Amino acid sequence: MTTRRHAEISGAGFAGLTAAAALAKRGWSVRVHERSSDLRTEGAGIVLWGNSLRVLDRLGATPDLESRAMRSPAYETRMNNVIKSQEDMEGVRWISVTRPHLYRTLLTVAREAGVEIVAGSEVSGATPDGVLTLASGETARADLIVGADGVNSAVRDALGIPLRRERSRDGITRFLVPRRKADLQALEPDTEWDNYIDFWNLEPRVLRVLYVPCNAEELYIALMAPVDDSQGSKVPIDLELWSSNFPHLRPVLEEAAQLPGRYYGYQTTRLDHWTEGRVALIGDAAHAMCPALAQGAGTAMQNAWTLAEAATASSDADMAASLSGWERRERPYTDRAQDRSQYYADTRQMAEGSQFQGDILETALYDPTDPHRHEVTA
Ligand code: FAD
Ligand code: 3HM
Repeated sequence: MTTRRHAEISGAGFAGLTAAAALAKRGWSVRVHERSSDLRTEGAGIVLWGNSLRVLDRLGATPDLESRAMRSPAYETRMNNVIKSQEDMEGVRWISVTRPHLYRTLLTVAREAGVEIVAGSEVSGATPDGVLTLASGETARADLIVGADGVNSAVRDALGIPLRRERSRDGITRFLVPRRKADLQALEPDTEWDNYIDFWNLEPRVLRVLYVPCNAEELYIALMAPVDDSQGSKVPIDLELWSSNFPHLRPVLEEAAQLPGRYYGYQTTRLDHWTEGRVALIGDAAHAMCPALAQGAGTAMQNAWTLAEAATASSDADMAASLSGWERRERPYTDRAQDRSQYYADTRQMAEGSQFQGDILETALYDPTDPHRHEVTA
């Protein structure tokens, strides 16, 4: 008789829910612990590329997701409101979507696959031999433990995995606001207000507004300012500062000014290793990155999927070796995405426009569901 293998997961964010659904669909029994008492996501909007969309395809989530998402006609970059580039992203799959919608979609897929999700359940640590400990003192044994508990991961810290944390000089405040398309059109009739538009101002002051339509009604708007600019990083936002620098965006800035918001300083964390025994770390617990390439959640989902594949293919006795083999094969892709995102955050080079070419697209084009992806072609 075969018994189902069991996984315990810390954290019901995008990484934890994707891993849970992927494992359950491969026959595992799965329990996810979420520290918060309610199951919902922080933040506003998100951009997803082919790498994560392929995972979502395989989970059966894309029809629901894409029913309320958007693929903008172009990725436009402006400097002081002058267009630098309009990239049509031909051959590249990408969408923008609100975080609540992505979250609901993943929650549905995980629950339909039979995953048990326990809200208000805080994890305090795990051991390499497969014991998860809750803050309540309860313990649970598992064949696989997944630490998907974010940038301040308790699972990672309990294992004592060495970590390097680098903070960048910029940061951002994110909002979900009504599109107000007619009002924007009245101010600038020639603008394609369905485009994703990256509005940069470097002189006389570094301020940037990311304008990301997510569907017909909702706009993700993100306001970037240096960490040491107390006025630019203030929440609620300083409406006069932002609308005097971006007068053509006043209607949506007025919406943002009514919301509380949280300024988030960019950071990158790099771990000595992602796995220890039966424990694997994924998502921000393993590799928080700057958002320039919009790949933090994308790489989290890609690694969640490939982890489920590797753990399922492994025999019980080989689990530790299989997990370190998984890290060896998959991690270089994420390391490069982190390096590139940090480079863009440090140099602000995205302001030059026409950036989505060549190597920069590696992560977006990676297919974690392709069984031949690591084969060397002559
Ligand atoms: P989290 O979302 O942090 O989830 C961790 C979960 O674990 C949380 O629910 C938390 O409550 C829970 N938890 C924590 N500790 C415990 C514990 N001890 N016990 C139990 N539960 C616990 N990525 C993209 O792909 N595209 C984008 O466009 C994009 N834009 C971004 C813009 C900004 C400004 C930022 C800051 C990030 C952006 N990202 C983007 C990155 C993305 O948001 C993150 O990489 C992603 O959300 C990480 O998911 P996660 O599940 O690993 O972690
Ligand atoms: C989608 C997206 N892209 C870039 C950034 C950034 O550089 O801060 C944030 C985003 O949400």
